[in-house]
Amino acid sequence: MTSTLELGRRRFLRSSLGLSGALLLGCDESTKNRLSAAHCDPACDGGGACPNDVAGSRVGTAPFINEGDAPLEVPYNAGLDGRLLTDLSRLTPENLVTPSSSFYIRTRQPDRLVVGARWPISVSGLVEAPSELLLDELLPLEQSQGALLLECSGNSRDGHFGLLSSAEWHGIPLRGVLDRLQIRAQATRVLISGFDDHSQPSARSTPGASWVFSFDELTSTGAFLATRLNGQPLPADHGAPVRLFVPGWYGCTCIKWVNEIVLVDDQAPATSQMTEFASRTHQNGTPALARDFQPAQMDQAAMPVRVEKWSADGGVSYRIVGILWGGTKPTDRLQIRCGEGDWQPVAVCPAQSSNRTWTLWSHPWRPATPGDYAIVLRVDDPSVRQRRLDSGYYLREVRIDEV
Ligand SMILES: Nc1nc2c(c(=O)[nH]1)N[C@H]1C(S)=C(S)[C@@H](COP(=O)(O)O)O[C@H]1N2
Ligand SMILES: [Mo]
Repeated sequence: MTSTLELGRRRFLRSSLGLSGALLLGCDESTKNRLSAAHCDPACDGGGACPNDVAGSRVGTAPFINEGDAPLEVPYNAGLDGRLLTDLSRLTPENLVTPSSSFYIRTRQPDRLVVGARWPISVSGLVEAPSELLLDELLPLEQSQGALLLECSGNSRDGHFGLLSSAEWHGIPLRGVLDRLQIRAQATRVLISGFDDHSQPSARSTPGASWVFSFDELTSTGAFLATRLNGQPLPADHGAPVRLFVPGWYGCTCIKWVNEIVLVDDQAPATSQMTEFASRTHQNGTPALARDFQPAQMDQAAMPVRVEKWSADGGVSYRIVGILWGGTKPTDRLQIRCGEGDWQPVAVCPAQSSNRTWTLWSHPWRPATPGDYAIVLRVDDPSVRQRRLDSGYYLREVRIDEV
């Protein structure tokens, strides 16, 4: 367990130290003494938009503190308590797709699940006649969905915020699936459920995985039944052979091992999954009816993922690298605050062109004294909803040993 983790770390360290000596100067057109493009971040090519961050050579990483000791990049525990935390510190502009083996896991494949040669999805409720859809018959509708981010609404500092990943998905648009059904006029919503029967009970999670969506929520988000992750058939722990994906919504709505679709109306009660995740998806209390749930959208969010330590003639300096994700409209008005310092603008690079996946930002930093610093971010735009940034949810503390 630890050895794989350490191996991953060592590999990362080696590749990042390979950068040492390469000045990060030169990406800005305005720099007088411009270095060759080879020294630029590939993401800057053509755009010239990446800032002059830090000069010198990379000598290490300042650690985040008070985040527990959960391992990264290895699956642990079973069933509903099974987890894998993605190591976000490895992200670079060239490497923004999480490999499938590093994609976060929240709930491992149920031990009672039997995946046969055929995967039927039962259809009932307000339809002309109950029926079964076979996954095989839906596969011709499969489409590439591009890079999409998934975050667990319970993503937390205790787990280094590692319940967050982004990868390439393929799937069958829900709209196409619904078109095949003879839906009665009274139906207003769709209950989507997945297999969730584990022999080991969980102290912390409620079994049963289903969520109720309005037709509009399913079509406007482009929700799909995911069949592939990074071009390969869905891994067992990610819901094989088929799971729901709702772009822009928290992971708790993205039901794995989907085996049931029920057409319902506005009287449909909230499911146990909706009740369990009501506060984590920022609901107003715990509504009894599904129709009173707000869309479980991820607000605009940002956090640091790595604090690099650099050494140059002038001494030691730091470069904070982070991610920007969530929200519904791209922004470039990110600001950072380190400790008691002032809010400062942050360069987002590559620029955020879509809210479907994450992008990176970086910020040069010279702390005045050694010590522990809290790093927080905000978007300087009152029209951008950012409840988790407002509440300090993604605050991370870093320990600086030398300045
Ligand atoms: N059947 C089932 N689906 C589920 C869950 C579950 O426990 N059982 N967990 C949900 C939660 S809380 C999250 S965050 C995502 C995680 O998907 P992943 O493990 O593929 O990253 O799956 C969702 N789908
Ligand atoms: Mo989750």
